[in-house]
Amino acid sequence: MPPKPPPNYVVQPTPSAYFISRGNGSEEMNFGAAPEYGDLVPNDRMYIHSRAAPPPIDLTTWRLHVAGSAVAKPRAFTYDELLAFPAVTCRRVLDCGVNCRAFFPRVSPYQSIKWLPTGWTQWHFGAVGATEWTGVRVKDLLDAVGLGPAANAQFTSLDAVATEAGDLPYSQVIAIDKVLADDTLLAYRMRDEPLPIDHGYPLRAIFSGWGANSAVKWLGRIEVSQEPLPLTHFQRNQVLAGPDYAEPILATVGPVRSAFELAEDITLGPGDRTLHGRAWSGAGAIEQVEVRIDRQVAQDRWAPIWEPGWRSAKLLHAPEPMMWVRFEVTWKDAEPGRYRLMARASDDAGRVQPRPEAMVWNQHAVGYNGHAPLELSVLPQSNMP
Ligand SMILES: Nc1nc2c(c(=O)[nH]1)N[C@H]1C(S)=C(S)[C@@H](COP(=O)(O)O)O[C@H]1N2
Ligand SMILES: [Mo]
Repeated sequence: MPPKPPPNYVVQPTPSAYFISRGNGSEEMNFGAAPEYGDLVPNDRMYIHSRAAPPPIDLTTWRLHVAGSAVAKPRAFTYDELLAFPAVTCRRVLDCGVNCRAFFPRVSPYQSIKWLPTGWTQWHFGAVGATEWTGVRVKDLLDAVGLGPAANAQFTSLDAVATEAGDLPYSQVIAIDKVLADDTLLAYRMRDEPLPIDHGYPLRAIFSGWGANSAVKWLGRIEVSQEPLPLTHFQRNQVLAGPDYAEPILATVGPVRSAFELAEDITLGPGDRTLHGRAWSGAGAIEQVEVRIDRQVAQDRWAPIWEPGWRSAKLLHAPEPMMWVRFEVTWKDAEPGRYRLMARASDDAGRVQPRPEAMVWNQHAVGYNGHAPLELSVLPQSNMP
């Protein structure tokens, strides 16, 4: 008998107006729908990345176990006990560390490593969203269990991910400084509703500004250790590694990224156009966004429509740290042709999106932050569908 196909890892409906599927459990946001959203994405439209089906949860028996060599009084918390801690609310962008992977240069600049593995999720722009979390500070919880000197902590899910090494719960080891940060939360509400099942019900970790791969869903256990625990199976694909890295470094703080509020490969009519987009950073607030539009002049040749190339976009509201900001740019008198749009954002930590060729290559294609092209066509009015 052929092996049973795996179940669908996503429970909620994911209509194509709002989601683009990149494989089982990988539903990216369709940026074509973004103009409908305010600062925050509606809960049922938030992108989803799940490596296994959500585990069955019964709140009456569910517990969060907190233990480890750095914990004097290990304890299992009920859901109601967590609600009794001071509630903290924050607005944050949730951006997968490997968002934009599809734009990462396919061919490495090194002879020894020719190609990127192709089996991994080929995210375009949409493994990202912004929302409001409510939860309990990890620090407050650890105070209640007698935290001693600690190196790091492992956050472990109740799911079971099929791996070469057998079924493993999704898990992340995080340095203690980040674990104890004021905006490191165990979230139980999203936009003031209980966490949706696909987003980690009843509890998930939120490490503000860090790649969303750290944000363990369906949390069941935290182990805090005096001696550093090694990176988990899942984190070994989430490190920056390659000839330019003396040793692998865990990718943590989210890069500067940006995207237009357009579906890919759309067709526009000619004339004046107002384009919108969003830019975000895991290190701080966005400071500036520039846009360029190149017109295709030959098979492999593109020429900027504006001199010298980049033009400043208007930010539509005051940028907040670790949140996205909307930007706007006017395209006067768009003429029929094939075009490529790119945005280049910078943040108040002094980081700017580089040219793709200037990116430091890494073998897991983690942390793409270069300009990424969005192609579209402008048709003569008479040819518009
Ligand atoms: N248990 C569990 N937690 C997880 C994952 C997972 O596969 N299993 N995926 C991680 C990754 S890679 C991302 S990008 C985010 C996605 O969060 P979301 O599905 O709520 O958007 O969850 C993280 N937490
Ligand atoms: Mo992800």
